[in-house]
Amino acid sequence: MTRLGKSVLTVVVALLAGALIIWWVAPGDDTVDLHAGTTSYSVRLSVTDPAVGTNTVDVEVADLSGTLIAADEVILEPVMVDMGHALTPTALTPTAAKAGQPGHYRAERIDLPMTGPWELTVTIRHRNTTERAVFSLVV
Ligand SMILES: [Cu+2]
Repeated sequence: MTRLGKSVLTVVVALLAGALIIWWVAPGDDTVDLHAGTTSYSVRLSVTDPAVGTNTVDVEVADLSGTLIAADEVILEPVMVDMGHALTPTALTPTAAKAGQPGHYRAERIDLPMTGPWELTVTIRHRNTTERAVFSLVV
């Protein structure tokens, strides 16, 4: 290999190592975005960086044509099926920043006390009907 070839190779290796370190150190934005359907609704659930402890969960509820709906009540209930942990159901609040638009709900303090597979059941009460969508989230 020529001297020029060696120095080019050195620069390339250094750049790759730098890129790897940046990728490794940069804060993760692992937003988990899940979809599920019920008889009448299309439900989207998202959690930014799911972790053991307190999590913020966002839920969007639309009808089957995609129009966001203002439900009477949206409740989230986390269960760790394998271990029989069922946590207290939490009512989500309509998101203030999107108050002009219906269909967006948030719970800022959903506690997931263990790593592993969680089942998040979203109950939607609207016009005297109750429907449930179930999401799987691994923490
Ligand atoms: Cu557990």
